[in-house]
Amino acid sequence: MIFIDPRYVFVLLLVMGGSYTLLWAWVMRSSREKVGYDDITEGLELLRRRLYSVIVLAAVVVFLGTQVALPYQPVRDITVGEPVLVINATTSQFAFTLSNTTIPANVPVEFAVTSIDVNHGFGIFDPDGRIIAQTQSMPGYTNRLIVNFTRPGPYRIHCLEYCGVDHWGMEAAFNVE
Ligand SMILES: [Cu+2]
Repeated sequence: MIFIDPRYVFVLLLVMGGSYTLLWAWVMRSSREKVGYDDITEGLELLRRRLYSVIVLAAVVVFLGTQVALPYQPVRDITVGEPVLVINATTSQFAFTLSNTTIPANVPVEFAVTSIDVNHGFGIFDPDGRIIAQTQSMPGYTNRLIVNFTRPGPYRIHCLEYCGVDHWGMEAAFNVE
């Protein structure tokens, strides 16, 4: 599992915000003199059309390139491994019902997640309170979430989709041993 330290995200956003501010400062400075519209658009028009082609091409390549990964579940089966244990997880307003609350470490396990009423979120949080996996819990459909817990300890599940007045308190716990 890869975690990105929130501090790096903060620095990244700061750099992006700073660059954007500098860009606008430059635009404001360079727009003091009045320039004819045609003088600006002449060269830019060609650049614009070329950039557009590059973006369209990139979008097509990304689209086609990611098609091989669909549907995503078999990809998870391959990368995480065939699950050795299936845990039935049923959600309802405002609780999670798990068939197992003790889960073995270092083997792929599958959460078969479904709902008996409305849509809920199913987010798994590690002993440090960081989210490590999540899926949607939907009525009439079972989502398969395969996870390999490499770290023993107490884990928590929180609902991640507003589902009613007691959504805030909708949680459950299990142990990885
Ligand atoms: Cu909820």
